[in-house]
Amino acid sequence: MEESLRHRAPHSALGRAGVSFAQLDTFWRKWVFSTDHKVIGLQYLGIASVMGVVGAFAAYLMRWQLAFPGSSAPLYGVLDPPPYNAWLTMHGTIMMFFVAMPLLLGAFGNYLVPLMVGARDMAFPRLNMVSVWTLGLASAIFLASFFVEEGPAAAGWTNYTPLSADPAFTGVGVGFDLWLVAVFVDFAAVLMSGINVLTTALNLRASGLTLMRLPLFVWTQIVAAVLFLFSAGPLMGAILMLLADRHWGTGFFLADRGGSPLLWQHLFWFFGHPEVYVILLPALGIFLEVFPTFARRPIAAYGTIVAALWASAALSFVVWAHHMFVSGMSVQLALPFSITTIIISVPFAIVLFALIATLRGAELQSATPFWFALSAVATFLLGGVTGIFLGSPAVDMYLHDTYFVVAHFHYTLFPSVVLGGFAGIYYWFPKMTGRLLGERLGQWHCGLTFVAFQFVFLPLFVAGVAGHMRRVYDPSYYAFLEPLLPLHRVATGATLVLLAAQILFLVNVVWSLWRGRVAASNPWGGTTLEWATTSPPPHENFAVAPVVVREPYLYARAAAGRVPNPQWSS
Ligand code: HEM
Ligand SMILES: [Cu+2]
Repeated sequence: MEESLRHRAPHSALGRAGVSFAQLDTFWRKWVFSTDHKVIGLQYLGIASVMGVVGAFAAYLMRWQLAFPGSSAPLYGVLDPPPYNAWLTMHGTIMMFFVAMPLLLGAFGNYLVPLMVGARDMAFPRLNMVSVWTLGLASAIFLASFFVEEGPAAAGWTNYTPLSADPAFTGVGVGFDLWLVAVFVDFAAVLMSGINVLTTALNLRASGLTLMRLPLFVWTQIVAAVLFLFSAGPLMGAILMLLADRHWGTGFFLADRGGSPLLWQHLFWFFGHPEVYVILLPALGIFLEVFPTFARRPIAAYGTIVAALWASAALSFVVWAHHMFVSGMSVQLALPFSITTIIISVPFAIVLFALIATLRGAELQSATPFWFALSAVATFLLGGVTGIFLGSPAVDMYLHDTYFVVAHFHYTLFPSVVLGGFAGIYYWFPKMTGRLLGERLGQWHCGLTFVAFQFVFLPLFVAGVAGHMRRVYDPSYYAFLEPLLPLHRVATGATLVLLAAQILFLVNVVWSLWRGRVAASNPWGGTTLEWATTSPPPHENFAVAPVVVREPYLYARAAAGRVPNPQWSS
């Protein structure tokens, strides 16, 4: 062991002189017990990536079963009905709570907020370390539920009562308790992280960086943190109440004990709708950074965008019952929720129009981060528009719980988490690693992912309009669904292409870390503070504390085209 380590040491990160205890100790401190926000951001990225593989595998299993019911799925075998429900539940939960939030808030938020505001670290570095560890604990508890008797949770990621309240209904015992505990712990982690983001963005800004000069990505992180702070409580409370119903004889959600099963839906969606914006807003933040950099133009309507972010946040607390139009609620109550839902599309339309307006008269630079951001915006548009249909109770009565809804929310979540996530990774990878990702592989990765995605979910809008209900194990049980089988086959074929395309990304990362072009401080011509320091930035980020002298996203005309007029004074 000693021998082989010594042999490899000169080529490894551990230095030339072999491995001493002191160096191992350094490794441990640097990568495990680190309070550096950049390392913590990368730790979040690691957790999100591992969980993303599990979530994608679940998607593959479901898609296989839907296209070829009852046949043996490669790498798994035949998927039986109870495990189908479990994989469905795990897919949704993992994607929302263990991929989307850790990636968009944990990884990008932690890595970028201190850099973008010109701080040396987060306001509370130790709390930051505790938060990523808490997320690690939550992930471990969550994954452990795959290995307990009766398997993991299986009542859908929404876990409606009474289905979830009584183990007899789903056949799942401990697995669901682990779900409840893991999600509770996960939320605790995100709350700690949010406190850090808020305090850092408000109190540690560089000299001259007024609030209205903040990069829009930082604004989206602030709004998302506030949203989560206000919305997490109801679901955390509901989780404790459900645990009590299952184990300690209470009846909050059980009609036969005097409780209300509908109460769970209210608490879940009072949290759940703001939650989708907690994911969506930071993704918009990424587009809002990427667009001006590659358009070489200031973002259109900065102040209006900031107002729109807050407006959407406020409105997100008064739309939750649009998930419950078919729950037996009165028509008089459905109407105001329908109206708020339609109103809430306005701030998002404003942000999208501002993004499109930014491209007017642009000097477009073709680069992978931009292509990912552009395809995300285009995809998200269709997700947003179909949401307006669902906001009408009359339409929703028919489409509720069909594949139309599944297509709608994937058209909003996929561009936010996957396309938006990749836009961010390609854009900030040079800052994080000091190397640029390859452009040719990157553009193929983007093109294939974008096009394949459309073939996965466009057909499912059609299936939904044709009456195909969601969360079914085997569509071939129903004669009226038989003509829709080709749609499932197209969706599954495209899923295989989509997943295979991710190999291009893996190859690109490995190759670029090893051989990629070395990145300068500001390889894309950005204007915000993260580009003022070296790539990767040193511990404590800036050799000299930066001074901010102007708004972000300004470009000056020069003979060879527009050049960045960065925020900092140099
Ligand atoms: C390759 C990409 C993806 C594919 C092929 C896929 C596929 C699926 C399938 C087949 C379902 C079950 C639909 C049903 O029967 O109701 C589903 C549900 C779901 N997916 Fe995805 N998905 C993908 C990506 C994502 C992403 C990126 C997210 C979120 C960030 C996500 C979140 C969800 C949620 C929340 C559910 C609902 C689960 C439930 O009904 O409890 N998915 N997905
Ligand atoms: Cu909603």
